[in-house]
Amino acid sequence: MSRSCTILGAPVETGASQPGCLMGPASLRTAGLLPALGALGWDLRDLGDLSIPPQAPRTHANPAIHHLAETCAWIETLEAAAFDAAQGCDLPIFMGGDHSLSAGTVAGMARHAEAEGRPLFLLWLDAHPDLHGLDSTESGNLHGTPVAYVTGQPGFAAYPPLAAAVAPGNVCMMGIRSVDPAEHARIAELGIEVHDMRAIDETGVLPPLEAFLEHVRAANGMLHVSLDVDFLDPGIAPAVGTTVPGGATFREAHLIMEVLGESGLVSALDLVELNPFLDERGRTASLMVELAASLMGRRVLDRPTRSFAA
Ligand code: 4U7
Ligand code: MN
Ligand code: MN
Ligand code: MN
Repeated sequence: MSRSCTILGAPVETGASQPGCLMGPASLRTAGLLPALGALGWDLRDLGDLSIPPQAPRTHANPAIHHLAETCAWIETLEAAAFDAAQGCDLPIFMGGDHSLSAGTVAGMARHAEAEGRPLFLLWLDAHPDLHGLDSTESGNLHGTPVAYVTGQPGFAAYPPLAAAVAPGNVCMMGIRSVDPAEHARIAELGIEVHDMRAIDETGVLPPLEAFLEHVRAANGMLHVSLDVDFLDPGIAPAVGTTVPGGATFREAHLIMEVLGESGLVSALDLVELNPFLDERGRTASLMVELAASLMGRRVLDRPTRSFAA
């Protein structure tokens, strides 16, 4: 029986510093996400793009914060949509939109996992840890806050209440290379597993990824994968507002996706931060589609499923 996948567009751009992520879902569709996954035998259901009604502005004690009302509306809408999508299929894909959308999708998946009596794990593929609270963000761009929110950190009274949190010990980050001081302190305090680019240079992506997947498997966990375009090196993925040099290579990224797919553990995928206004002839959108296809089972040759270290 073929596995089922629900595709949902979340044209959110109010969390980012510059406009353009609004066009992310359209660009991923144009790059052929649906036919690529359909060709891999997935039973696909496309729910189209979500929207929120116009919002009255909301202020916050931190005057730097932008678009609080829109962000909260998106979180509520996406939390419910992710919960519903997860009930109805094996693997929902959320097409962004900026990374503030993951505050909603991961929260909805955490509620779903809790209802199933299983822990939710989170693999955060990003140049940034996105660990700001509403009090600590200096840019005020709320795409820098989702991991702090979904792990239940304090200072989110202005966001919708969280039904179920992700344990900080269940979060693994890879690709990190831009960390603000407040985020640095939080990583140390929470003991979040962070494999920065320096660590990846030294070990490659496979040992830390396999160790994390073994942990997920041993806990009978569900795994939410959140892929920020800026995880990738800007030389191969220019379509993002927050480029940081020295990101993951084409092969590192595909290897991660292939191993994730072979693990059979992935329960949800976010494709976020694609800003088509900054793209070069669609190459970043096409790369994101190819990476999704690698996770969803596309292979060059058949080979035995990888065994994971005990
Ligand atoms: B993204 C930043 F200061 N930390 O808070 C901030 F470096 O979803 C960047 O990972 C946030 O792209 C990046 O504005 C959010 C900055
Ligand atoms: Mn991010
Ligand atoms: Mn980022
Ligand atoms: Mn970004």
